[in-house]
Amino acid sequence: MRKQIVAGNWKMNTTLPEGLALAKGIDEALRGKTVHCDVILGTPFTHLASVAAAIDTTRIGVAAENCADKEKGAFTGEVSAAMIASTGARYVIIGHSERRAYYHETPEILKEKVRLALAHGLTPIFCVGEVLAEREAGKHFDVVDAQIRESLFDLTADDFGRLILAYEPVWAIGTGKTATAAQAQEIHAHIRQTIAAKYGATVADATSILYGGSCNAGNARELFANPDVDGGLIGGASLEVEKFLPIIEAF
Ligand code: 3PY
Repeated sequence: MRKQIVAGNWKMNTTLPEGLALAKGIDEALRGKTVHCDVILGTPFTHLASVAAAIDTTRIGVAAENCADKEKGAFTGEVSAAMIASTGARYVIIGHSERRAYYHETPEILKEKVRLALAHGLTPIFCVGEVLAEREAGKHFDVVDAQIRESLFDLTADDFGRLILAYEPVWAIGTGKTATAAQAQEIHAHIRQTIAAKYGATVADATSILYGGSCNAGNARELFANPDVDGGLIGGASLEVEKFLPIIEAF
């Protein structure tokens, strides 16, 4: 069976002491509890090593929110996949809509980031999703298909099998709007079919597809109850222990 996953995406929030307190709070709250999903904390680069050292990483994974599209060298300010892996982080979020929109990350750049992340043993959490105008024009299926095809379909089946996907409708990010459970199920099932058509049903059935975009304690249970929604990539609600825990417990 594929993994069920709840992953936080802290974005550019928390100072190091605040982030450490949050990570330790989640770690303590989960200690001794039976948890029915994998838990991942996506933190700013500056926090990765300290968070990984402060929590039990056999129970909680740590993710970076981005990585460079270059192996190493004269790229001032960039952080490579190898550097991320050396902190103890095991995951990296790639292709979040904020990176695509604000930092002009193209499908080619994202493809290279995925390649480098895999080469350094990291699990990419690859994000796809349409903007409101695309959904209103009925183009959402084509948009996510193109995002997957252009950045991921050069991978071997083995490498594709190492990915986590996240569907995040851009119109639901930071807006308080959420896709309905039915809308999420419909497009997750479509994404799984797209994967199956390329890599076969075994790979598609084993791929975890998370829902992201204003997922919170109030809607997580209904979203996660869908057969093709394998968990969530959580923005704002991952920044407080009391808001994040009920999402983990929604499984
Ligand atoms: C959100 O929930 O707003 C996100 O962008 C999660 O990645």
